[in-house]
Amino acid sequence: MATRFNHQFSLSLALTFSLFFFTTFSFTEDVELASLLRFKASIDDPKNSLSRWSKASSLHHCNWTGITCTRAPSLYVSSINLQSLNLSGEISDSVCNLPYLTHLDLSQNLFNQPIPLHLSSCLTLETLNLSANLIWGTIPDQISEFTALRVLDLSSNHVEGKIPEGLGLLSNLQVLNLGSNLLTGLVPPVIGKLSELVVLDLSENSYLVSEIPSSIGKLDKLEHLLLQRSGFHGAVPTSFVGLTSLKVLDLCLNNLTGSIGPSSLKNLVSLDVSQNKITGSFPSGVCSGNSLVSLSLHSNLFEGSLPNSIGECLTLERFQVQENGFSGEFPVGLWSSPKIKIIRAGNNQFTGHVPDSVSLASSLEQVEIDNNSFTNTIPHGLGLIKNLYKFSASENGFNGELPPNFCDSPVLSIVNISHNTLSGKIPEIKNCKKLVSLSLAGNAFTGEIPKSLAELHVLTYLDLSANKLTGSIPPELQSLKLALFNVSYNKLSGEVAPSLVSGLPASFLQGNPGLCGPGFPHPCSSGRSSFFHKALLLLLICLLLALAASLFVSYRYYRKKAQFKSTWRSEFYYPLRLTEQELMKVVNESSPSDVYVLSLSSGELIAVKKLVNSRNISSKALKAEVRTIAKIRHKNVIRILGFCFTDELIFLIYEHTHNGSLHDMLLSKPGDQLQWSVRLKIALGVAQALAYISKDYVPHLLHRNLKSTNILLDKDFEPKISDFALDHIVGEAASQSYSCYTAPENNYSKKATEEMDVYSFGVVLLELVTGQRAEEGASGESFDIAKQVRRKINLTDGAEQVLDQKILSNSCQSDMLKTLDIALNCIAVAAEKRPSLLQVIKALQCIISSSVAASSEELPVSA
Ligand SMILES: *[C@@H]1O[C@H](CO)[C@@H](O)[C@H](O)[C@H]1NC(C)=O
Ligand SMILES: *[C@@H]1O[C@H](CO)[C@@H](O)[C@H](O)[C@H]1NC(C)=O
Ligand SMILES: *[C@@H]1O[C@H](CO)[C@@H](O)[C@H](O)[C@H]1NC(C)=O
Ligand SMILES: *[C@@H]1O[C@H](CO)[C@@H](O)[C@H](O)[C@H]1NC(C)=O
Ligand SMILES: *[C@@H]1O[C@H](CO)[C@@H](O)[C@H](O)[C@H]1NC(C)=O
Ligand SMILES: *[C@@H]1O[C@H](CO)[C@@H](O)[C@H](O)[C@H]1NC(C)=O
Ligand SMILES: *[C@@H]1O[C@H](CO)[C@@H](O)[C@H](O)[C@H]1NC(C)=O
Ligand SMILES: *[C@@H]1O[C@H](CO)[C@@H](O)[C@H](O)[C@H]1NC(C)=O
Ligand SMILES: *[C@@H]1O[C@H](CO)[C@@H](O)[C@H](O)[C@H]1NC(C)=O
Ligand SMILES: *[C@@H]1O[C@H](CO)[C@@H](O)[C@H](O)[C@H]1NC(C)=O
Ligand SMILES: CC(=O)N[C@H]1CO[C@H](CO)[C@@H](O)[C@@H]1O
Repeated sequence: MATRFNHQFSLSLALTFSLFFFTTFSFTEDVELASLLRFKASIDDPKNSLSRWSKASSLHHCNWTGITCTRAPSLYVSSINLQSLNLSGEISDSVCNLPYLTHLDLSQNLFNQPIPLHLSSCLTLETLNLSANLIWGTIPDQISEFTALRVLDLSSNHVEGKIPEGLGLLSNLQVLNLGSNLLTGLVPPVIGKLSELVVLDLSENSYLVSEIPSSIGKLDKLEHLLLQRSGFHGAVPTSFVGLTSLKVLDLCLNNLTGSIGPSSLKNLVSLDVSQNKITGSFPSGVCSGNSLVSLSLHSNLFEGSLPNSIGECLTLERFQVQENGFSGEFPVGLWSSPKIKIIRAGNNQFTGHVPDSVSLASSLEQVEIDNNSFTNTIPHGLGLIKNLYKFSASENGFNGELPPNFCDSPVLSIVNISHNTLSGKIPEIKNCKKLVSLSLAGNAFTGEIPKSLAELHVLTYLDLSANKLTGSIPPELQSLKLALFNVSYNKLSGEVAPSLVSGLPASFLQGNPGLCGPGFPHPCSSGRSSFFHKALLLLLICLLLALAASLFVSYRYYRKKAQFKSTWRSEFYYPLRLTEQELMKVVNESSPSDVYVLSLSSGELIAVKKLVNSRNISSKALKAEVRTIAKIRHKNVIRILGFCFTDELIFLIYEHTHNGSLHDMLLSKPGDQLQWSVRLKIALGVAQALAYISKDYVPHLLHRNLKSTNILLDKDFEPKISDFALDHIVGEAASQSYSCYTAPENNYSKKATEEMDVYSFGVVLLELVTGQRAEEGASGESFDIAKQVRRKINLTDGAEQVLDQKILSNSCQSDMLKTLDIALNCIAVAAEKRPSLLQVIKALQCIISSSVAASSEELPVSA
């Protein structure tokens, strides 16, 4: 365009001028282009996201990926925004040659380096966002050289060390986010000099063990103060009064004491100080600006009564004050607050009642007011709330009859009004088709158990115990899949349907002298029906015998056995008898991450692992996959005894081992600690098992989820690995889980490799050497053993520091150090630097044989 411009004018002055314009323009343009290309050259870009960044590209560089230009004074790069592109490599300061660059966002990438201090030569840079990378090292005092910065976001990295005084010199800073890092030490008072600060986030720095400096009260522009989940202790400073602009205050999960002063927090939108040790009275004035949406004071030591004014806070959605020492009348206005969704006030000493006007709280979803002194009746208005999902008000003084509509909310799932003084009949319950749990225990209900309960198809927990119910147990209830059915201590009578009795602990029915039939002290009154029942029973016994016989006959590997009449299907490779009730117990009590130990009625113990059947494959294919891993026979691999499954769940049944998991043993009492020789044996056994499944066994399998909870110990402390190769059963996606056992490359490499198992094994070795659990520090806080050990060794220059002092002795120290060395090799960040499993086995065998040799040499000498 400039060239065309040249031809149109012949006046030399104009020519000279336009030439001058042309050259300066293209000069800066060239500089910008070259700077960007140099910036790119130092970056690893695995997805080729910066393919447009090229000289050959027909695009102007302002149109390159992530670049924004300003139009004043002419076209210049003002912003580079390259978030979430999986970039790594070096962040080069060549961008500082871009004269108008104000904004650099490289968040959510994989940059693995110290804080790029050289960017302080970018004199115009106002925003630097390096959040969610792998930035490590300390924040140097020279951070003060970033004089123009307004926004500094280093959150979710591995930044460690102290917060430097130099930070106080960044007087233009409006946003400072250092959350989710590994900062330590005290927060320096200079933080109070950042007078422009609007957002301050030091949350989730569990090693930041500090008081909140009182200078923070000078930050009168501060709107967001986020200090949750760190190590703050001491009193909440009274200077908080100065935080007049504060909208969001989060101090939860620290160790703070003192009280929250009144009036200072009048414009708050969200206040969370839960799980501290804060005392004093309710922070009055907290909604005086009528802006409060969420209030959480739970699990503190608050006392006194709530001001009635909180009931007039029209913006409030979440109100959580449970587990404190509050008393007095609960503000009645809260119950009809127009936007309220959650009211949690359990475990206090509130009095008061739930008014009928609760029907006006049309957004109300959850009410938990257990263990207080509420009285009066359960109001009719409650049943009119369309969104109510949980109503839990046990252990109060509610009385009178239940309103007939009390279960009319269509999404109601959990009702617990046990241990009150309610009376009258239990109304017919039909409309709450989502009801899962109903507890009416410990009241004075009379009349019969309503048959309509049988129409609530998802009801699994029904506790009607300790009332004055009469009549018989409706046989219709057999159609429910009840996991808990407690009708003990009523005045029930008559015959109990067999399927309701079988498998249920007798204690669920006890205290009803009138109940009769098989399993009860009294037979039911004789007559033709009794003959009929006997015949039926005989038939049933025959059927059972036939079933048992067929079970016995089919005890052979890979024989299919459909044992349950419902949707449960199963296949056993070992003679097992498992009732549906036993399975329901597992359904309801086990968690997906743990192996659940189940005691069978035969007295046998088995271990059950619950998996979600998320992969849509036929049962034939599923059986083939489970067989693949069940066929493995190795002394260090757990045996799979069979499995049961529905369309939703899979239960893998493992043999039970006697001494729990390695994870459990790591926390044994000092006297019961596993000695070093035992630990070495465990390490070797695990390595051999891993090598067996991945090298010798066909098909080759990778473990993919090795951790100390999955290493089970038998009575001789022989290790047995479990939970392996689950990707074969639940599919790739569902088997993925991330923990500090997971190799770093797992984040970006799709293909599972032996190196990843070696990494996990290295973490287990660290646990054995240090006696520490991998993800849980000595006092239960979360923890990353690999990081901690590397850091400790780096800092102290002494590997001895990390060895388990509980078992350390002169004789085993050198072996422990050698093993530590193997562990550190196994957890090398670069996968190709890790040893193979066979190398690991050789190295461990070498340590074991040399220590055996050493001890046998010592003996004759001392003799
Ligand atoms: C960027 O591309 C748009 C259309 O794709 C075009 O209109 C614009 O002129 C280009 N910008 C520059 C500086 O080349
Ligand atoms: C930094 O980037 C992250 C992720 O891209 C974003 O969530 C965050 O809001 C940014 N920080 C600031 C202060 O804008
Ligand atoms: C709180 O302080 C107690 C000792 O007073 C300590 O045991 C605990 O670990 C601290 N908790 C946190 C989250 O810092
Ligand atoms: C009920 O609340 C009191 C304090 O008000 C507490 O001491 C008690 O442990 C609570 N009971 C239960 C079962 O949580
Ligand atoms: C109902 O409340 C009682 C008493 O607080 C408690 O013991 C019981 O576990 C609760 N039931 C359910 C299903 O939550
Ligand atoms: C059944 O109810 C009775 C009486 O309330 C109680 O003692 C017993 O513990 C309950 N059983 C279970 C398993 O909840
Ligand atoms: C019991 O298990 C069933 C699954 O069949 C589940 O829907 C229900 O929520 C469980 N009940 C309790 C009280 O955990
Ligand atoms: C599961 O697979 C069957 C065929 O194999 C298909 O008809 C069905 O839609 C699939 N269901 C889901 C939820 O993917
Ligand atoms: C980055 O890598 C991860 C892991 O390989 C992948 O899941 C993600 O999609 C990648 N992100 C982008 C933007 O390509
Ligand atoms: C320990 O020091 C080495 C080199 O001295 C370094 O590469 C490594 O990142 C450091 N590790 C930690 C956790 O600080
Ligand atoms: C420490 C520990 O739990 N040891 C047990 C291992 O298992 C055997 C056999 O069950 C027990 O006798 C030990 O007490």
